[in-house]
Amino acid sequence: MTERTLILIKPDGVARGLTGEVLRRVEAKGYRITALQQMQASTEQLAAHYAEHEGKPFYQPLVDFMLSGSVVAAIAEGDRVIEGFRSLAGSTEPTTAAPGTIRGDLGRDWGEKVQKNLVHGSDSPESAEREIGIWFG
Ligand code: IDP
Ligand code: MG
Repeated sequence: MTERTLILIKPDGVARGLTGEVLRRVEAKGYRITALQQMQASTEQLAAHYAEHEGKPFYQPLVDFMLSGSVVAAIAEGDRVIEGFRSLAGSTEPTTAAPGTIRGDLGRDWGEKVQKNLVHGSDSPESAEREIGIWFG
């Protein structure tokens, strides 16, 4: 079976009108988008999605940010898509993310407790299947 990943366009990306630009980059790279929905995240979905970060200083700001507007959830497929999308997204901090990446080209620091960095991408096959269940279950 082809590998799958869960992509979220976070509320900053949706609010800034960058949904198309992010999806364009995913498709231009050659991955297939096999599911797509815009939605308001629930606190339950976010608690499950970000369970690994519970207790960290940015956890509640992160949850509040993710509740602040619509997100777009997508499933992308292709060989090594998990690694490939993380490479397209760039590193966590948009200020220092490499130019050429989504976060590096389109993101910046806004001086807040949470990094608003436009996108989420699963980091392992186990995370991908778990996260796809949360957003498309
Ligand atoms: P990732 O999205 O690059 O995989 P994670 O470490 O999984 O990064 O963190 C999840 C999200 O939490 C990040 O995308 C970012 O929005 C936020 N975040 C992570 N680390 C920090 C931090 O040190 N300060 C503020 N926000 C952070
Ligand atoms: Mg992560």
